[in-house]
Amino acid sequence: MEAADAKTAIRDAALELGFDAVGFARPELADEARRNLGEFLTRGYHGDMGWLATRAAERGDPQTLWPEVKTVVVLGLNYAPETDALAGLADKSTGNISVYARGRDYHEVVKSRLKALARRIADLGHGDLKVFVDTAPVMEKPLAMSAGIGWQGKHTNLVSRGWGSWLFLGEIYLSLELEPDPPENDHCGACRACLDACPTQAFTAPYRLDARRCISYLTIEHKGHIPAGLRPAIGNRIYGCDDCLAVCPWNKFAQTAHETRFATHHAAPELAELAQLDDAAFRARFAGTPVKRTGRDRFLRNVMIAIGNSGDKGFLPVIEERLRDASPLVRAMAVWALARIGDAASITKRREAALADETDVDVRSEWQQAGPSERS
Ligand code: B12
Ligand code: SF4
Ligand code: SF4
Repeated sequence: MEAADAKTAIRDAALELGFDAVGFARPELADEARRNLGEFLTRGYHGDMGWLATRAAERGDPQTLWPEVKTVVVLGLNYAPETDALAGLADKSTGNISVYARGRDYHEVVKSRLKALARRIADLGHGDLKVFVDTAPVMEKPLAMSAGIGWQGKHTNLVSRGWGSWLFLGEIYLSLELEPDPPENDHCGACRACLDACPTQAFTAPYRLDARRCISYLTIEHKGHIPAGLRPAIGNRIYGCDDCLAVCPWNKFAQTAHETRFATHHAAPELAELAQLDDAAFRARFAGTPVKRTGRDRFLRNVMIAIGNSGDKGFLPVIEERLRDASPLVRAMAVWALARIGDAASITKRREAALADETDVDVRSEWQQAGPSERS
């Protein structure tokens, strides 16, 4: 089969398997992307995502990851929500889970499709290949831009003219050389809607993100205590954040995802109910979804922050229970929540008792910070 025919066959197979976007790129990144990655890491913008730094050389160069690669096939899968992605932010009695995590884990869905496509390509007899999604050391967005699927918007994610900001990405590296597609141009123009929408001002400039301020990082990747100054802006976002994606004007071209496994199952769970989850109940409830990634303690840390941001005294009994939680992450955020919504007299009493107890370091430190100033 000629290379041009192979390209058509791969594209057709990808679309047939349900991918929404397909593009072909050379296995190289622009020097600028590599330099940017270096500067992002040097500035420490990756926070405690040490894995971004440890395999930076492979991330910055597909041929370092796999020397035989001659072509990168980039695939996009639409996950646009049926309704307003930000509607759940208004109801403070519930937690808002970001769109990508409301249904089946996309890693599984994209990977199983990539594997099916890989089998079809292997049947065409075109040499070796490797399949990657998300967790591999691959800079997926710059490669997707080179492959013509979209451009990296000012919010740093890939925006497509056909699907807006709602595309998952995955790649197949081929040892076969195929003609690359023309790269896509930047169509952000003078727009800055995403930059202005960010609740925590995580963009230090257009196209530049300090992940340490991003709610997605704080609620999913970050393992420790979330800095006190950022907690109020988190609102009821208990897993990820969609604000910068959702305001992108290019979304008007997106159609609701046809992949039913992304349909919403966990969009607006009651905070009071989530705060009661023990480890087994958490795992049972979120099995097969991306939410399971944080584990129960980090998730409940987020839930307690959302409760603290609710301003609703009806949560006081729930907070009371979590003050005795086995996890110091959860206990400390229960203290924070109590300091935000409890009444002054009981807070002062508890604070004094907690400060006298030197055994619970996390709780003590939280009470130290949550002094009277916290309530002013
Ligand atoms: C690490 C990571 C995160 C981190 C950091 C995000 C980031 N923008 O880097 C955190 C946890 C914050 C995150 C959040 C989210 N993520 Co994420 N994430 C990744 C991951 C694993 C690596 C991205 C990476 O290489 N970052 C390093 C930076 C340097 O590279 P970059 O983002 O391409 O940025 C370029 C420029 O914008 C510029 N730049 C950006 N920041 C800075 C800073 C400085 C100082 C400089 C000089 C330059 C610069 O340089 C880069 C190269 O040119 C990718 C999967 C993958 N393997 O690629 C998924 C991925 C990017 N995530 C994805 C998603 C869906 C999300 C969320 C929407 C999830 C959510 N709803 O909560 C949010 C969106 C937040 C946002 N505005 O980016 C999708 C995006 C799909 C798309 N259409 O683009 C990906 C591709 C996963 C996938 N396979 O589908 N993510
Ligand atoms: S995901 Fe949310 S917190 Fe992160 S950059 Fe976008 S708007 Fe800001
Ligand atoms: S919201 Fe505007 S600036 Fe941001 S990615 Fe979309 S078009 Fe670009």
